[in-house]
Amino acid sequence: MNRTSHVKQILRAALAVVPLAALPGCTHGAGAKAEEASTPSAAAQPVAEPQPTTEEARQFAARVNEDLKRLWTRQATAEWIKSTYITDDTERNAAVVNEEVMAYLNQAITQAARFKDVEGLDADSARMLHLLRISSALPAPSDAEKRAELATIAAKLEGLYGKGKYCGKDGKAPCKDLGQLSDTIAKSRDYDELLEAWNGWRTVSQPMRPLYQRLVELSNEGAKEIGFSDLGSLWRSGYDMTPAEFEQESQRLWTQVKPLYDELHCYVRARLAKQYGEDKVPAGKPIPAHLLGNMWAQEWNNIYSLVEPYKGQPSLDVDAALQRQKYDSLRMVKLGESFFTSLGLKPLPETFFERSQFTKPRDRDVVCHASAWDVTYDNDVRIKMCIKPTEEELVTIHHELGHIYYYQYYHTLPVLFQQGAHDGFHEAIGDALTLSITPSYLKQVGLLSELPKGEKGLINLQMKDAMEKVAFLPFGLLIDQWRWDVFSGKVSPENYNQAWWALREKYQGIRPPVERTEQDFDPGAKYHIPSNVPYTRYFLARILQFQFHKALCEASGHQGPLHECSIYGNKEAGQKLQAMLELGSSKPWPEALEALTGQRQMDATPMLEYFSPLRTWLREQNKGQTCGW
Ligand code: X8Z
Ligand code: ZN
Repeated sequence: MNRTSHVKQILRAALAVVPLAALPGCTHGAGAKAEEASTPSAAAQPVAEPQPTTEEARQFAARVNEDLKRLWTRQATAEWIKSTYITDDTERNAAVVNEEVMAYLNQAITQAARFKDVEGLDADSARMLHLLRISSALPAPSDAEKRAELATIAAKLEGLYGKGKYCGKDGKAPCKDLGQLSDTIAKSRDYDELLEAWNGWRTVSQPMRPLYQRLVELSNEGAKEIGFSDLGSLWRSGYDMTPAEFEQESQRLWTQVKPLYDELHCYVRARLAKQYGEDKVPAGKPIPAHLLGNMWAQEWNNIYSLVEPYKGQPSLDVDAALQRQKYDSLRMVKLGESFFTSLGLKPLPETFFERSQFTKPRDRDVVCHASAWDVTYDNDVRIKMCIKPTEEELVTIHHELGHIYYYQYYHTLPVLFQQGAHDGFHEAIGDALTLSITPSYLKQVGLLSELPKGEKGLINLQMKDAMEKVAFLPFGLLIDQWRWDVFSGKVSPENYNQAWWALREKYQGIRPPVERTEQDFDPGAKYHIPSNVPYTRYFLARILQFQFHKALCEASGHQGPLHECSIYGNKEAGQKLQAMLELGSSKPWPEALEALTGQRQMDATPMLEYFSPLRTWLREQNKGQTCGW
C-alpha cells in the first residue's frame, strides 16, 4: 500500500471508530472546553465546501495542538486543585473547565472529519487527527445541558471516592478512610476484623450507583456522536488495531499467563486454608476476597508472610528497614529519582519537589490514589501521593516516576503526541525499573541486611514478586471486561454487581465474603471506576514491563537468567529507554516496541521466563491438590 492510501486508511479508520485516548499517567483527559473563541477557525467554514488541501489539514492539526495545550493546561490545573483539596467549590470549578474541554473536542472532532479524504497528508498530521478522535476517555454529548450534567457527575464520583470514610456499623465509631481500612486489610489476620474493613469500604460506593449509571448513558451518547458503537469500543481503539482485534489480543496475552496464575492461586489457597481453616477457605472453591492483604485482592504481597516458602531464610522485609531508618516521603522519592539518574537520565526539576503532594494533608480531603502530572504540558511535573514508609509505596513511587520521566522526555512534542506509545507503555516504565530493585541493590542502599541464599532464597524472593505481579494479572484484565460489557449494554444496571462478581470469580477465582445484592455497587469501591480511568493498560503493563526489562538487560550486556539482572547504573540501558520515551505517541506502538525490544508484538514469554524457577517449584507443591475453582 502506498503512503497516501495508507494515511487515508488511518484517517478513515479513525473517523469510523473515533477512538479515545485519555491523558497520560493517572490524570484523565475529560476534555477541555471549547468556547467559540477557541474553536479552530476551520470550524467556521460552510459545510458544502471544496475538498480541503493537505496544507489546510496540516494547519488544522497544528491549531488543535495549540488549542488543546491551552485547554488541557486549564483542565489539569483545575483537576490538580480539586484532587488536592476536595470541596464543593473545587468540584464545581473542575466540572466547568471539563465541560469546556468536552465542548471543544466535540467541535474539533466534527471538523476533523472534513480531512478524512485528503490525499497525501503527512503521516504526523494524519496521526494527530487520529489521536484527536481518541483523546478523551469521557466524550460528552453535544447537547450543552447533558454535557454539563456529565461533567458534574464525573467530578462528584471522584469526590465521593476521595472523601470516602467508614464510621463503624452504627456510624458512631471513629471514622476510617481508605488508607486506614487498607492498613487493616494488609496487616490483620483476624477473619472478622478483615471482614468489617472490607465491608466498611464498600459502603462508600453504594451511593455512586445512580451517578455511574447516568455517566454510562451520557458518555455512551457522546461516543456514538463521534462514530463509536459505545464507549468501550472507543476505549479499545487506542491500540493501532481495531477494537475487535484488541479484544482478541488481550485474551491471547491472558491465555499465555493464566497457567502460571492458576498454579499460584492453588498454592496460596492451600496456605490460607491452613491459616483460617478449611471451612472458611475450602479446596476447589474461590478464595474469600478479604483474605488476600489488599482491599481489592488485586495484589497479594501483603500476605507474603503467610505463604513464605522457606522459613529461616534471610528476611526480605524492607518495610521494617524503612521504618527503622525513619525514611520520610522525600527521602523515598529521592531514592526513586536516584534509580533513574543512575541510568544517565536527567534529575527531576526543582519545581517537582516544590509542587508535588507527597503526604496526606492533615486538614482536608484529598484524592490519595497516586498519580503523576505535567500540569502545563511543558515539564511542570508533579506527583500526588499519600506516602507511607512501606516497600509497597516505594514501588508506587517508582511507578509514578516512570510517568514523570515519560513527561520529561516528550514535553517538547505537540500535545497530541504527549502520550505513551499506548497507555500500557506509560504504566510499564517505572514498573520495568522496579524489576531491577534486586536484593543486592537493596543491600547497597541499606534496606536489606542479608542477601537471600541459594535455591531456597531464590524461591522466597520469586514468591514475593509473584504475589505482587502474577496475582495482579486477572484483576488487571477483568475491570474493563466489566466496563466493556456495561458500555455495550450486555450488562444492564440491574445486574451491575452480579456481573462484577461473576468476572471476579471467573478470572481471579475469588468470591465475596458476604452476600452481595444490587443495593451494593462494588465496582465503585475501586478508584478507576468512579474516576473513569481505563484499566486494561495495567494488565498490558504487567506483561510489557518484563519485555522492557529483558530488552534493557540485553542492552546492558547482562548474561545469565533474567531474574538475576539489574540495570541499575547502566547508561546504555538508560539511552535505549530514553529513545523510546522521546517518541511519545508519535509513532504506532509496534514501532516503539521494536525500537526497544526488536519485537512488534506484546508477549508474555519474558514474564514466564522470569518466573520459571517459581513455576517449577509451584507445580511440585501443588501435586495432589485440588486446584481450580
Ligand atoms: O493506579 C495505579 C497507579 C497510578 S497510574 C498508582 N495503579 C493501578 C492500581 O493502583 O490499581 C498501579 C498498579 C495498578
Ligand atoms: Zn500509573
